[in-house]
Amino acid sequence: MKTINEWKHIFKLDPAKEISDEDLDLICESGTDAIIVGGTDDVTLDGVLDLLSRIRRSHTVPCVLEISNEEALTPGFDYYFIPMVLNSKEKKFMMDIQHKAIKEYIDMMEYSEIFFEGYCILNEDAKAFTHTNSYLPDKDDVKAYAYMAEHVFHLPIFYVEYSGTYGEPELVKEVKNELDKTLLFYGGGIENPEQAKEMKEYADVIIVGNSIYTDIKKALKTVEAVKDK
Ligand code: 1GP
Repeated sequence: MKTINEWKHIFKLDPAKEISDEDLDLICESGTDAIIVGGTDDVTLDGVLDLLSRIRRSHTVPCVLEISNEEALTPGFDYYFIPMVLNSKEKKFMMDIQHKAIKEYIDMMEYSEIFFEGYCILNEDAKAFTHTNSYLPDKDDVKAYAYMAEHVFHLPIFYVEYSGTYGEPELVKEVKNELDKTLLFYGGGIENPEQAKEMKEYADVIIVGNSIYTDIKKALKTVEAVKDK
């Protein structure tokens, strides 16, 4: 199995959205490096377990649970990603939720499976932006967050999140220049191979979410597009 440092492409499935068995099979067998199960609204334990069991039934692709609420937490995933929203105006979304979860689950936690992500949410219209009471940082702010993710918090992942809209490649490029050890994840609005290639030029890993549900044929082509990048 590839380590996270070798990943290039991830599909993110939202447990609150419907996906047919046929489409799920195509996503799992696409050659993507991993599937993240995660979303902002209406993430329930039932929804998470349903996706996990359907993926596990016939596929070996690594499965990640990106934890958005404690109620939907379950064992059985290969990895757990825990977002810390760096540009939230509330400490709660940066530290307190995570602190509470660690206090409660510390005995069950296998640290090699858990990755904290320094999130920077850059689309004001994204549900996650409103939900986490974030502010819109400028380019220098984002670069400073990237610096902090790597040099202050030593986080394994810095996630540039444009969820729902395609972001600025130039900003992603400049952020990449700030990072050496911390991996750069980019997600938001990738709908076709050209966009996937453009963002993969700078990001270590690209994440494709919504287009799975709007145009799966094009979404599937994003995997091949970044293979040799
Ligand atoms: C969402 O970054 C991911 O958390 C992917 O974004 O849904 O816009 O592809 P999209």
